[in-house]
Amino acid sequence: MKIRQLALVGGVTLALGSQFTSAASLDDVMKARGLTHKDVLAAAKTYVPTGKRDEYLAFSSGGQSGQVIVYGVPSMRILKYIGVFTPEPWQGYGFDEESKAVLAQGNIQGKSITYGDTHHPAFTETKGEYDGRYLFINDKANPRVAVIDLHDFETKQIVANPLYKSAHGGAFVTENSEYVIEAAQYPTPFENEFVPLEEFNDKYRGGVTYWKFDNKKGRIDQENSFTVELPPYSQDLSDAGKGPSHGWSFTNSFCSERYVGGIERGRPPFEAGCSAKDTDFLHMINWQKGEEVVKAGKAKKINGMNVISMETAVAENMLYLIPEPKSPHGVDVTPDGKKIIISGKLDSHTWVYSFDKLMAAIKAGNFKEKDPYGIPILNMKDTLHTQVQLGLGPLHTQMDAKPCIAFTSLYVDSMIAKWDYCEGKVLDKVSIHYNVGHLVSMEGDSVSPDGKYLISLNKLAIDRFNPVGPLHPQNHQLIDIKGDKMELLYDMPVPLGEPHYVVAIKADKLKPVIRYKSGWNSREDKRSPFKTRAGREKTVVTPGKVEVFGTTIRSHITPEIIEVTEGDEVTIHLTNLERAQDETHGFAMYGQNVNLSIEPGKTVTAKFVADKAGVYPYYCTEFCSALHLEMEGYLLVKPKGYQATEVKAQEGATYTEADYNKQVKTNIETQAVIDSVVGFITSHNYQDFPPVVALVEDATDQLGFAKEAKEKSEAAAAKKDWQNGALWANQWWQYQVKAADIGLRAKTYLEQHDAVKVK
Ligand code: CUK
Ligand code: CUA
Repeated sequence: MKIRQLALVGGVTLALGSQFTSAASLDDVMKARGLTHKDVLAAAKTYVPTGKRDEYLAFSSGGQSGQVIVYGVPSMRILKYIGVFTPEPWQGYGFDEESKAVLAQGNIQGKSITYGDTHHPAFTETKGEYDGRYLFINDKANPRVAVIDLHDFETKQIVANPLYKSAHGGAFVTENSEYVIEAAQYPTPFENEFVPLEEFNDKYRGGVTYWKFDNKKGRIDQENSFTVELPPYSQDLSDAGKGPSHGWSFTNSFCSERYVGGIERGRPPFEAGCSAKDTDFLHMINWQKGEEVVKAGKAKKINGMNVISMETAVAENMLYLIPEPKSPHGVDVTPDGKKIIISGKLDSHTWVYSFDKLMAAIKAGNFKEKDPYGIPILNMKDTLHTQVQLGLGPLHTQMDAKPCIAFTSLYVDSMIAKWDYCEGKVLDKVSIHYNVGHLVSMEGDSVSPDGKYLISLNKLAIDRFNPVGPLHPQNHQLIDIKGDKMELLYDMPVPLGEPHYVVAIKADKLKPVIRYKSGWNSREDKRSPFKTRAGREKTVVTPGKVEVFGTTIRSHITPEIIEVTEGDEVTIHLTNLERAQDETHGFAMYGQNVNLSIEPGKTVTAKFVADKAGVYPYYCTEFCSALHLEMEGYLLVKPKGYQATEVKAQEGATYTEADYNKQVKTNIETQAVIDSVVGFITSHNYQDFPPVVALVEDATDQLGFAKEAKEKSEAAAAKKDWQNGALWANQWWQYQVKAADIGLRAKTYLEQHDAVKVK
């Protein structure tokens, strides 16, 4: 019984298989818990057994948290919060210098902003299909767009819009991720200066920004991005054309009345002045033309951004307005790119425009009139395909896998309508809880939606969950849309901000890495100049500065003692030497706001000024191994001019020759066990299993370290230095235990994955 033996010798604890089997039958459980057959069926449709995975991954806006929430569908299990516009301590985001640099890109006019109001995530697309490479998300309050790399689920870039002071209609991508669309919301002057509201019509402006995405670099290229100047109508949501409408984008608006409010001055409030007219405007922009206009040098630069003026846009025939139902909200292009669906919050209809008709009207020059800024307005009747009465407060629309089938949220009715936008008829409705905003179907924004599930992203939860105080979680409700009738399956509380939109992708399209190449700066995606290899750790002292090049590996941080002088600027670079899956080390230090997450292979940097003399312990924050608590060290900040008096380190225990011999005996026994595990692994086809190959590499490393420690212990013993001999013998054993631990994980993996014997 080799494993038992190892458990005894190595102190490695093994979990015993549970003998427990429940005596209760399904009927008993249903009775005891008061579940109906429908409940049980719903549970069975969402349940993902242990070890199994979800079919889809949903990426949800984290609302005011400025983060992105990742969860599985249909299980609705939360997998990750990705730090985007705000610090996220677990990931060390906003604590290490590398990620601080990303966050600083999002400063607004020099000010650091520590929240976000994230609304719409969007995946990169290739020919209109989600390709699983990158995710974008916008911040409405401080107009910014972030780029998240899906190869490691980290935020790589933030761009701040230099013109807008609020932006809602982003992030939406064009068919091949040529551009990421971001539309302004509340009109403001483009320049960063005071302009009185009295000059609203003349000096305040809206716009749509097309952020150029460099698909090779995986970054937004600000130099080649541009903005189309628009009237001060509050632009709202946007969508990019696809297929026949590729090259165009659509942005709706509200408050085309251009009302400026002033409730405290005795004027009617915004809500009255902004919903007085029966219609607002859908803006239709030919961005492909815009790209040519910029290349031809016809754009002007404002705050470093290429801006196409309204005058130029009209002259170049790239900008049109179409009346749409008052106070509209969602605009969604159908998967075939032929229709544009718009819902007006204050109109019970959802309106379907035909792209062919829009183009025909433009070609025929069928303009009703021009708006006060000279932009041609098309006749609504010439461009409408149909309008359908769906219910009260229609907002957003998602598409099914079946052609012509869509789902639209009814905010006021607290329902979702399933309908046919070709025929213009309602097919089904389901109640949700409560007040749905967006909704998402699987791959619902792509040219080939999968349908299958719909998630209703409800604004209010009211009575759905155990009460947790006046601020309720929001409620994401999972709905089965595979059949003719929609079936509600599951309620998931979302406890982060007001998440507006979610996008969901087939899980097998994502291929995230499990470790970085060694010494990797993950934020810049390149080898860090501070990469440190095992045995090459060093501390460089220059006047006023101490720079540490350190490493982490189970279960120690090198260095373990850092000495600096009061007032020194301290820089600590740490490289995680681990290659094994999930072996992240953390690094937290007392009183310096230092908190790092160092995933396998990563190199990160902490920087601070040690401005007060004292003792500052540091340690690893991830329970990474049996001796995790011993993964510790001290930063000693000495007063200026300090002279040491005690020269020899005080030790709490002394060791004899007998201690040394006892440890060596244990080590020899442990080695026998390791050899048997190694024998098992190498006699199987372990090379066919990449996770095992990684574990074997790691174990080999640990055994290499064990060998070095063994040599040190033997050298000390030869000099009858039993103190160091015994301590190094113990360290030799520590490495053995880690190698054994890794070896056992590899062996278990092989057993569970039916590896075959090759020798
Ligand atoms: S918005 Cu919140 S429900 Cu920002 Cu797309 Cu409509
Ligand atoms: Cu590394 Cu705990």
